[in-house]
Amino acid sequence: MEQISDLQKNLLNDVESADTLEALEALRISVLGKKGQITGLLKTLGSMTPEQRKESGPLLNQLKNRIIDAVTVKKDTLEKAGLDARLKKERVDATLPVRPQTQGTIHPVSQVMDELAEIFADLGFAIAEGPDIENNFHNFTALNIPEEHPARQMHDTFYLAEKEESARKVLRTHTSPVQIRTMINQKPPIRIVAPGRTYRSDSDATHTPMFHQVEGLVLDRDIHMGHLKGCLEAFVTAFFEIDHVKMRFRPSYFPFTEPSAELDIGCHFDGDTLRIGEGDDWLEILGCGMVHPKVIANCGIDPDEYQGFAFGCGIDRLAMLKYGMTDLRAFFESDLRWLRHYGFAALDIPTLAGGLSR
Ligand code: 2U9
Repeated sequence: MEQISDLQKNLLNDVESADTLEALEALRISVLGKKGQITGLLKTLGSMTPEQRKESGPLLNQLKNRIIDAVTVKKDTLEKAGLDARLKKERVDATLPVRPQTQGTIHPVSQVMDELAEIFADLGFAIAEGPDIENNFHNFTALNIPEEHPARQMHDTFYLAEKEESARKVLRTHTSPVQIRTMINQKPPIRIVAPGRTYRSDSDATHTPMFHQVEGLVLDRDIHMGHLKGCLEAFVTAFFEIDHVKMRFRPSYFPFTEPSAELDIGCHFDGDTLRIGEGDDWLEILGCGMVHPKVIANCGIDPDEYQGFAFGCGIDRLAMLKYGMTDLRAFFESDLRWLRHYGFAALDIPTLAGGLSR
């Protein structure tokens, strides 16, 4: 009786002194395991007399249960202490500012391409695309550009090396070949815009070997200059986000349109800021005209039945006018400072690059 009480006191002290889960587990095994101290005492019951067993049995079982309870409580305490220590050590300070994430930006050319696509889609135009590498027929001949025309010269056009002179390919100098391909493959009415990369052998502050153009084409019955003017007025006011715009057609010449014109819009300088839409100055925005009958015929369409208008403008130039860049070459230098300054936030909206499928 005395011994068991002393043993219980000592074991309870040992449990209390265990300061890790591992030490407590080792103690538990040494006391309650197969070869444990209490397990050994319980085994002696078998060799006792009935009277001895009657007295010792309950005492030993009470001792075992007391120690099991003490170990359970101590284990919970140690586990809680361990968790508290981890929570304290691994605490996340949610009030800390987030780590700066390097965010990309939408390039101004992509931004303007998307703006143009949306404006012309609202006007009922489809977006047409075509190859950057073209042949002479689609890039020149079908557009009524004669063999000896300077545009065909090497100093203006990038030619790809080919064995056969006649099979030589070019990097398209405009997106007009896309309209040609559409006129060959689709019966009128046609209403398309063709945005895309174009290439010319040129380089200065306002010309780069690769630049971006958008051209538009409407082909239907009874199309006239009034339709062209109305379409361009809707485009210019939407693109420059102005309610009305002062416009004029200035006579010009292109082999693929007759009559041909340059479109000028009114503008004025407010200090260093260019104000577009009103003013005594004029700003050339694009070239346009009625599609030349020969071009219509070259695509297998009867020019007496169908007429059309077309226009073309530089997307990079539109971006410079609208968003204030001064050097076209900077568009293509991938200078992060420039891209971050002039770039646009990527929004979760349909884009040309994303295939417009949302
Ligand atoms: C077809 C018939 C006619 C497209 C046109 C222009 C006038 C024009 C330039 C403006 C600045 C190209 O980016 S730029 O260098 N373009 O001035 N483009 S009419 O006329 C077409 C196109 C396709 C079948």
